[in-house]
Amino acid sequence: MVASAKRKALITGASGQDGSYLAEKLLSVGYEVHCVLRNHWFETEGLVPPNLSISYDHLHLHAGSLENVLGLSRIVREVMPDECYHLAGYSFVEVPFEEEPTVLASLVSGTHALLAAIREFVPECRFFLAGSSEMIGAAPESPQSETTACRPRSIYGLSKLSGFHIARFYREKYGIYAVTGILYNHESVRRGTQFVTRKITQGAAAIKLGRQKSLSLGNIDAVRDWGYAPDYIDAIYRMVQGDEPKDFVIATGVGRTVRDLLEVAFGTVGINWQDHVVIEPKFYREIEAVPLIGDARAIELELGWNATKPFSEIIEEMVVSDLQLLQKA
Ligand code: F7E
Repeated sequence: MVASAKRKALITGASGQDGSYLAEKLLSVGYEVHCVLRNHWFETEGLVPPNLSISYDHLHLHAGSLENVLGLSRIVREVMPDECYHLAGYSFVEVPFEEEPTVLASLVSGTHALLAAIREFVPECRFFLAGSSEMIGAAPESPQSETTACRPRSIYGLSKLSGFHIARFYREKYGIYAVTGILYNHESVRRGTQFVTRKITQGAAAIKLGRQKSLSLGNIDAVRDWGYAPDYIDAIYRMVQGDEPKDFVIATGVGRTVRDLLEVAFGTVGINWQDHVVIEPKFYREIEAVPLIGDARAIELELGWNATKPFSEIIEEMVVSDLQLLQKA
């Protein structure tokens, strides 16, 4: 009997929260996993992206960036992947004015470069783009679904929406299996500390350990639909294995405020958050008239996906992990 060749996956943004969980998932189901990492990870001998510490020795690494479109194309031609997961890119919603051209150009041309290379060298490759609820932006309704009109309110959202249309165009014009996941906020112990969940879980842990006295935040009445990153990786994987290419909203359908988040995080360490939180205007953002909450019934129905981890457990897990990390530091 001839052993069947391993399926090959190419991941951009592999050192991030989502990319690292995806790499582990694909390795666990027998893929040959290729990752595009920025040049600086190759400049120091032995430097390993912290999120990839578990999977690093099993990965095939390629130096590249969204700005280097010829390099991306070369990587696709070399790897000839069966599946390509495009997760790389700027991930902060607030883009400084001076950085708008870079953010816009890298998200749009990176997506185009990958799809153009797939069309040219490996047209049967399945392509996934990490989209965002920020594509929808000023929503006319809540919750939002795949059919909700998009009115992005940031250059970040606008760039993701452009990527979404490039993927749709390649699907419709060239028959490429290209899909976009409209991802709502998703969190884990690997979340960057600039995002509000991790800022709060790390802050609660530091205050508990006496390393910090207060935590400065912006609008604590802001509402978000927070899910669990590994659950969203499961959704992404299902979208790529589907019978037909379709875009889906990936969300929990439940909106919560930053206050709810504070209650759970500080509750985990037995501290009253009101004694430590300071509101600072510099962290303030506009409140959406209609909050960004996703309706994921389509992916639940068509691909059998479900969010598994409740909000309180996600936040508790993050606080416990931050306590351990700070105790080790
Ligand atoms: O803000 C409020 C802030 O920065 C969440 C990215 O993955 O999800 C993420 O973007 C909420 C906002 O995430 C602070 O006003 C209050 O309403 O954690 P965040 P985000 O901007 O929603 C979307 C779906 C993406 O696609 C993005 O890539 O929390 N908030 N006080 C604060 N936020 C931060 N960061 N810091 C504060 O002090």
